[in-house]
Amino acid sequence: MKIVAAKKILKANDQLAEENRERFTSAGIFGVNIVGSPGSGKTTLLEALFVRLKGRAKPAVIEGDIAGSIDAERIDAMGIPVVQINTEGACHLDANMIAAAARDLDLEGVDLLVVENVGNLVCTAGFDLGEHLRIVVLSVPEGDDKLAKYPAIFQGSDALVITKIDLLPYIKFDVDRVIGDMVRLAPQAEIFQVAAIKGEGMDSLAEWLARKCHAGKRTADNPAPDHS
Ligand SMILES: Nc1nc2c(ncn2[C@@H]2O[C@H](COP(=O)(O)OP(=O)(O)OP(=O)(O)O)[C@@H](O)[C@H]2O)c(=O)[nH]1
Ligand SMILES: [Mg+2]
Repeated sequence: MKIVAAKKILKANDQLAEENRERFTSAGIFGVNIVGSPGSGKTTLLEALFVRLKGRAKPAVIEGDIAGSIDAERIDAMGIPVVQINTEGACHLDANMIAAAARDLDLEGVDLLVVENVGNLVCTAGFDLGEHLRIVVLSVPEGDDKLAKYPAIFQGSDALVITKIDLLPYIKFDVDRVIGDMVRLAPQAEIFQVAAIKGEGMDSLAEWLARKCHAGKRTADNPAPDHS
């Protein structure tokens, strides 16, 4: 019987992720990995972002789900190139899947490649995909204790987007607690508060992402994010 240590798998993933990042960087593509719980509002956030990024960035999307193509159909309906990965049970995407999916995408003219990871706050934390930026989404109904309970995913992220703030009047959720926890876990991270459907906070998030994307394109040697 052969036993493969998890450490070895992660090392191989890191190597592939680095290759992805180099490929994207040299093609002038800025890679973003969106992580968060199932139903936190990741796809809705992307839909709201793409409307606002029209004319400022040309996006393509890789959707990660255990089964089905519901999210890819939503992105396709916006006329944005998209590939759906079905992990068939795996709780996260890895760099190998991204390399394969990117080959299936028409990336001509694309300068922003957004990956919507499988909804999960645990497994996704350990796998660098080769992105330049990782955004973690936390929705108000999930509760304000998630950073304390699942620190790794927040620690390794470059931005926290608190979504569904339109529900704050109805749900016990201490925004200050979440901000305080994020500042402790990832002092350099940006923090946004949005209601993706109603649009509150979306313009400043889109503005920030457009700036990051253009700065990333200018810098041929983006440093790898620290996801340790
Ligand atoms: N009230 C409110 N509901 C929202 C908001 N954003 C998303 N939703 C709702 O939350 C539910 C889940 O949204 P999705 O965008 O599909 O969530 P997701 O994170 O992509 O889900 P998975 O891909 O399955 O992990 C849907 O019913 C959305 O309409 C928001 O800002 N406010
Ligand atoms: Mg989704």
